[in-house]
Amino acid sequence: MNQLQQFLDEHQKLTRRFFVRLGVAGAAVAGLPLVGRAQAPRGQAPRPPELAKAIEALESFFTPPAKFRDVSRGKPLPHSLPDEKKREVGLSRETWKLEVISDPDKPAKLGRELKSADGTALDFDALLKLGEKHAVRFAKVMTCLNIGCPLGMGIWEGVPLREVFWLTRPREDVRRVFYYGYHNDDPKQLFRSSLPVGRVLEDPFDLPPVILCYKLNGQWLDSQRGGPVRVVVPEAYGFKSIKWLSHIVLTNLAHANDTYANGNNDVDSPLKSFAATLSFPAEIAAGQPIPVTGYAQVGISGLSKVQVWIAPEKAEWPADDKYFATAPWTDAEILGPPSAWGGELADDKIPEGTLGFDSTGQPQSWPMRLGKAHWAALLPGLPAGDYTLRCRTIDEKGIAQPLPRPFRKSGHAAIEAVSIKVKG
Ligand SMILES: Nc1nc2c(c(=O)[nH]1)N[C@H]1C(S)=C(S)[C@@H](COP(=O)(O)O)O[C@H]1N2
Ligand SMILES: [Mo]
Repeated sequence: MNQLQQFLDEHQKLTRRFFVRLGVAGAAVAGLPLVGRAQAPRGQAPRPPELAKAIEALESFFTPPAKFRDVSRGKPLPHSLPDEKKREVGLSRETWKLEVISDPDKPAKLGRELKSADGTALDFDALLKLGEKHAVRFAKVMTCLNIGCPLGMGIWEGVPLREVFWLTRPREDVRRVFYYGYHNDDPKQLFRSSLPVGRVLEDPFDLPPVILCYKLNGQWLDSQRGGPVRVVVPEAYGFKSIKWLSHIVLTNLAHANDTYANGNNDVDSPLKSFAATLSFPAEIAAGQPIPVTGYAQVGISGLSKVQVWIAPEKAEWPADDKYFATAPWTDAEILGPPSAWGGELADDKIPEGTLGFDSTGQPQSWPMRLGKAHWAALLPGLPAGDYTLRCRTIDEKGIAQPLPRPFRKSGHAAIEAVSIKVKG
């Protein structure tokens, strides 16, 4: 047995024993009453203080609207325009107008169009009126396909796009819906996305509907997040969720015409599951247990486990195992629902009727698909040296990251590796 293999075997045994002692091996914490995340779930040994401290310091589950990362395009950025200008161009709730029209190039046959010119465009009051009957809310992480790390986690509220679609009394030749927002009236700044008409009309499996969103975490959607109204596509990466929405076009075009198709992006790729660290000691003394925390994005394939693995930095790895499938990974603990949700929710309560939560505001399943979950692990101490810590998700089908969809331009799923120096 070579030296590396010996190290790995020993460390794995040690890690197993360690986890068993902590009573956290593979703990999936479903349906538990809300407790502080730093406390161990009921019936399990209390968490060691260094791990409890790291968990206590974790980001809130939901992101305050103003703390979302912003990747808006536009010169000037539409949300930076003075209020006067915003009112003028329809970027205020009082002046917002939505046109819903047939594509002049590939016309869909509609009974009517909603147009500003003849005073039939939809305004904000009319949207809220539809909301009285049809509004939905759901939790979703907003992630840029290209950046990889989530921009924020929110409860998005709005009217299903199909309610507005049906106002045009479509007859035939509708195969796709594309849509765009305010772009400084400059064609070069147009940012467009599109969906098959079927996705607008029906929600596959248990997905929430595609919505015209006007609230985030119970507050009016602010200008920076794309207010007054943006599209939100539950299962998609950020580029499908067009901000400052102004136009919906019904078309007989048979294929995607998203702006994001430029730049080599896979525009039909739903959210992937992946794990990343949030805290770990960059340097630690030999023999000291190593507390690690992180998050997992829960894509359409779900999340059954988060796993971690630490190995000497110089360790060589067989070239035919580029996803480290044969490494001695150990299970981290997926943390249960938090005792406080954060995100500036009023009274820290999940808004009533939010999909995926029961009438008392408890999640109906955990971890929640299309959301984020936090995880933690305490690794046993190591001898002095330079190490690489990796983490990965295992989805509900048992498939380990970055599979089943490893390609970068379909969204980030590469296995994260960070360095930890253990000092003698
Ligand atoms: N109108 C418009 N909508 C847009 C974009 C844009 O540039 N213009 N960027 C998209 C992309 S690529 C992403 S990742 C998300 C980011 O949403 P956020 O800025 O609210 O975090 O918005 C999407 N919607
Ligand atoms: Mo993006």
